[in-house]
Amino acid sequence: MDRMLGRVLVIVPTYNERDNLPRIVERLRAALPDVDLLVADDNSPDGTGKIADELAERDDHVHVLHRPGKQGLGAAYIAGFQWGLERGYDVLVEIDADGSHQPEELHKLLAAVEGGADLAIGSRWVPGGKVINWPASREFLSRGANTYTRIMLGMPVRDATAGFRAYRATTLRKIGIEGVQSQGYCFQVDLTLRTVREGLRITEVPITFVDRAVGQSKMSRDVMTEALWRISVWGVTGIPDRFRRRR
Ligand SMILES: Nc1nc2c(ncn2[C@@H]2O[C@H](COP(=O)(O)OP(=O)(O)OP(=O)(O)O)[C@@H](O)[C@H]2O)c(=O)[nH]1
Ligand SMILES: [Mg+2]
Repeated sequence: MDRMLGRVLVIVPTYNERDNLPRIVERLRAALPDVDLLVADDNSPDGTGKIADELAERDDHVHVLHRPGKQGLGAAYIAGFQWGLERGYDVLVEIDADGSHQPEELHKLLAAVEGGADLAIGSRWVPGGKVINWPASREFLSRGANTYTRIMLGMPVRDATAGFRAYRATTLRKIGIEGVQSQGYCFQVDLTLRTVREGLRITEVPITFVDRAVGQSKMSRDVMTEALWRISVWGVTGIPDRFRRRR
């Protein structure tokens, strides 16, 4: 990898992604041959973990973190980040396994980090960002969630729920990931807010988001309720902090 960027670890969380995992790994390896991958699998009933092991056996750049059971996306990422920080990676990337985030666009996020971003977000809702194959209801939900988040938290970020990201290791160390309890989308908002509150630099890079074609969504009413609840609490409890920042 680039000398300026250091070592990059791409974390791929999986829960029942047996049909998607080999393809995403292949695309990542082809797009960026020097980076390492860590599959963080929550003991998927469909055998995704075993497929990950087979991929790791064939390729030194692929690693697997087996977790005992489904504990949510947030917990899987925290464990993956800790794995990477312990091993001295300089940049830690988040990407979905289902093909929604295109490995061929990852270089743009890495370029933003190289250009000085402490966190680069692959954004659907900045000029140039696109969403392919989403029903209108899903777009409405995502846009609505982001508008609500921006108003409640006062963050200058258009796509705070986005899950295609590159963090500098220094950012993750500073924001204190051990204390994070958010599970679903709200995990992404939580880390964004922590990054903003530390005064670190966030760059949004336009990406084309492609809706999942294969496998089952983990989006649920619980995920939405958690996000609405936590974001509202952060919004209200964070008002004194926002006031301080403005002055
Ligand atoms: N390890 C782990 N991975 C998870 C968990 N929940 C979701 N994931 C993974 O996180 C990524 C995003 O989840 P998705 O189901 O695609 O969520 P989504 O993009 O909101 O839903 P779709 O629009 O249907 O794709 C995928 O790679 C999932 O396999 C979990 O509890 N544990
Ligand atoms: Mg998805």
